[in-house]
Amino acid sequence: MSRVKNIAFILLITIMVLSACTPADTAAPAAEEPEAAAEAEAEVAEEAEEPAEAEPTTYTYADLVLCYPQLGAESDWRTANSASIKSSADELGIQQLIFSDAQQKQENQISAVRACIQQGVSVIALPPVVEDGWDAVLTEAKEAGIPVIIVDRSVSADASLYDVHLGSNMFLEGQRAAEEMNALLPDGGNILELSGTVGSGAAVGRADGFRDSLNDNITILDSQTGNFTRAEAIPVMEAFLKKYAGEIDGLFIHNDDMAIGAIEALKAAGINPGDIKIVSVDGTRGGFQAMIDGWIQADVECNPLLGPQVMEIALALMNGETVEAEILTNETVYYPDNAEELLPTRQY
Ligand code: GZL
Repeated sequence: MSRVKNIAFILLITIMVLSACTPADTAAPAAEEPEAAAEAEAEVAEEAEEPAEAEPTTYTYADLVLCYPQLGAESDWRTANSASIKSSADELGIQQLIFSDAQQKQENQISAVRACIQQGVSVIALPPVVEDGWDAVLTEAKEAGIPVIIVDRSVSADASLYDVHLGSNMFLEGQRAAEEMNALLPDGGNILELSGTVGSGAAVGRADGFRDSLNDNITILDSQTGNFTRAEAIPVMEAFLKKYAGEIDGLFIHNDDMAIGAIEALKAAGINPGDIKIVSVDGTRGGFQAMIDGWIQADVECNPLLGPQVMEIALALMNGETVEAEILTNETVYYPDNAEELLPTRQY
């Protein structure tokens, strides 16, 4: 029996020794494994929590690179509009204003917009010379992720191709002009129209609104474009005077610059202030002076001082804020009776 006991004892000792010497790679690591895993997880979690390079949460004017492909320099209104954009950019300290003059040519505006898209500007604020022909370049801007503000005149492109339209209600301006003409010619009469740039939202809207509200006893004998410029209005008025001599009771002129040109032709033809009733649009200093001198009987306001609003809307779009799709400027009508008093206060 003692031999058997000896063998059992040796076997027991052997088992005990073997289990106590189990290699580290099973027990110890098993015991350490939860800790190591926890550490590894902690490291991974830590990495995951570290934010990527943080995007600025809110842009400021110092981040704004604004593209303003101005349509031209055809009128005092346009000069004032450009000055308002430049002074606002300067006063607010935007990072960069990319300003260009398209000399009233749409192809130049489109090229300027494309250059801005290439540059990767923050926002494009486009004052379109005409209504049509913008779909392709607006689509390019949209695909480039650059917000677009249509400024002043409108475009016929689908509203999904731009973010905001900020400008005047040109149709309402035309209606207001008609109401003034109705009051000036209560017994009716014959009038002529000097219209703005062909195909421009301003000329189209004013003409349509004017015709919508003009009394039936007033006849529009003819309409010709003076392209919103003083120089181009002179020959148009000279031709009107030849063709309609003695028949003209009134003139509807789409802006003060053309009205001043037409007045030069009227003076040269020996016509006196007030002989022909004139309703104009814009409300520039030149228009106010023509009212003081008795040539213009009513001047429908069209406000060019859009710079502050353009910058405010551009920054809001940069920050992904919701902005009203259509923002129309509040406007009025000016008259000769207080033109002298108001002239010193006019900003354009
Ligand atoms: C109207 C603007 C027009 C002005 C003109 O908002 O586009 O263009 O009435 C200007 O004086 O040339």
